[in-house]
Amino acid sequence: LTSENYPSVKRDPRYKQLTNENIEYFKTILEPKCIIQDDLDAFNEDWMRKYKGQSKLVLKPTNTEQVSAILKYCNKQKLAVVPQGGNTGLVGGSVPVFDEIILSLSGMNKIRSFDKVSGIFKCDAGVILENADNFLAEHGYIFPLDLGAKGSCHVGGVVATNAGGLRLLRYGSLHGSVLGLEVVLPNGEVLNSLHSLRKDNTGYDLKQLFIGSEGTIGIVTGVSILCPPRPSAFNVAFLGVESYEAVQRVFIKAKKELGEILSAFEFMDLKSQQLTKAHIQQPAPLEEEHSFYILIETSGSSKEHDDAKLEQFLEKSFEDGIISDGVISQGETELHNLWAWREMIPESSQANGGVYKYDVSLPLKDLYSLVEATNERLTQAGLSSETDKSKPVISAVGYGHVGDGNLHLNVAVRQYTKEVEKCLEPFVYEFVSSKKGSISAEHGLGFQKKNYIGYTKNAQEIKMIKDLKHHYDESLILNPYKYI
Ligand code: FAD
Ligand code: 2HG
Ligand code: ZN
Repeated sequence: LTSENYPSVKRDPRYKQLTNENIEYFKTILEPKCIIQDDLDAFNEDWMRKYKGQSKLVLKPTNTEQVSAILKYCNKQKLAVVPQGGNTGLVGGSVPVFDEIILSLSGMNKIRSFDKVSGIFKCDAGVILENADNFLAEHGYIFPLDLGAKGSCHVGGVVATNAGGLRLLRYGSLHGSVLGLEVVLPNGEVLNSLHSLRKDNTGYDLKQLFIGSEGTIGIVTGVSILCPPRPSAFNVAFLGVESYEAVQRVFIKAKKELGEILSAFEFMDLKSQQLTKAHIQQPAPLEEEHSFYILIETSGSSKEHDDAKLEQFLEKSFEDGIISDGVISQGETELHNLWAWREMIPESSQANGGVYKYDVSLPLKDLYSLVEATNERLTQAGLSSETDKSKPVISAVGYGHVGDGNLHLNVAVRQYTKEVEKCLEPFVYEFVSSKKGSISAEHGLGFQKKNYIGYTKNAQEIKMIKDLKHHYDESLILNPYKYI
């Protein structure tokens, strides 16, 4: 089997091809409706429509025992498997490359328990993030992670990618809030580590190995996570500033003056907002255009207190001349509308044909220079024009979780071409490495960055990752052709 999508990647002959006998075996484990062999496009193709595999089979187990039985069998039979959550990942990690079996967690969607005193929530891996958060809201709690894909991505999927999202600034990384995991190892063994302890210093913290492992070393089937109380008061301020320098000054000021109520600090450049405006066709929050925009969210337990603090902060920032313009949400609808100007950028940046995405960590002072350098390079190569439709690239735009030092560089294109890809890679990775940044802040490596891990991890670190993979997945059946 060859793949016209990836001519340079060859199917590994050590993996067996699916037979009718295999299907018959799966019928002894799963109900017929959980074995899908037709209309697999939505499972084979990723959210960006950039990566496409050729799987002939999707299995949808409904409990951990079934996942275990499937992996045990696949391990023996040398059948490769790709775990799939909500399929919203952005690095091609959740779809097969060739004919790997897709193991979808979407049938495992039960909430297992919730402790109203401690805030500890346990659920199946396939619970959709928004459903988990809605459940928690009824009890006065909040899921400590929020992101634009919440309506589709799974709790297990965000754990497997160690997603960061919009409120990492407030709630920290999943490495801190996940308390325990239930994981099926590649040989079918179930690792029951679904603990409920905040503090546990008895040897290695095993769950950490799976958080951010991108389905390469085990399938997460259950998650135990500590959830904080849901703030009762939320505010959003949407600001216009004239330089990246000003973005940084507002950030310093916001941390100092908004203190404990600051829950998100996002930035967007003008081009990202122009693309969003063209896509959603709504009037922009601020009448005039600005070089950069900032979205600040505050959340706390007293609306009066938070309003006063935010207003004072904005007044002073205007007086100091750091902010040119701004608007504060009046009510919940407006709050969501303002967030949309940030959350809709990923969709808007690919609406004209496609997008090359780079999700990087950089020292704050260098964060935006990557966008400038990329635009310069694309223009010099004669590949980019906002108006000339014969050029493949429209523009490189920058936005992201500036509070976490995380830039999203999106290169909006009219079509995917090898020429553009060659112009961008390894250029972007070299740039990031030269600033001692990370080539993946939160989306992972997946298939897209499989050859580039060395730009962030050293040879010794890569060897240790490979050793762990080989130890737990001797037959290498789990999510092959990806970053390991
Ligand atoms: P999938 O896409 O299905 O899978 C992702 C990876 O995890 C794959 O390698 C897959 O094999 C593996 N996997 C999935 N489930 C399991 C499991 N149960 N056990 C083992 N492995 C598994 N990411 C951020 O970090 N921050 C953001 O702000 C953010 N915003 C986004 C906004 C949009 C509109 C979109 C489309 C994506 C965004 N993402 C963001 C990307 C992010 O990686 C995913 O949304 C999410 O983490 C993936 O969850 P999923 O359930 O869709 O997993
Ligand atoms: C976000 O922060 C996501 O909106 C997606 O991480 C970023 O699409 C992207 O590049
Ligand atoms: Zn992000």
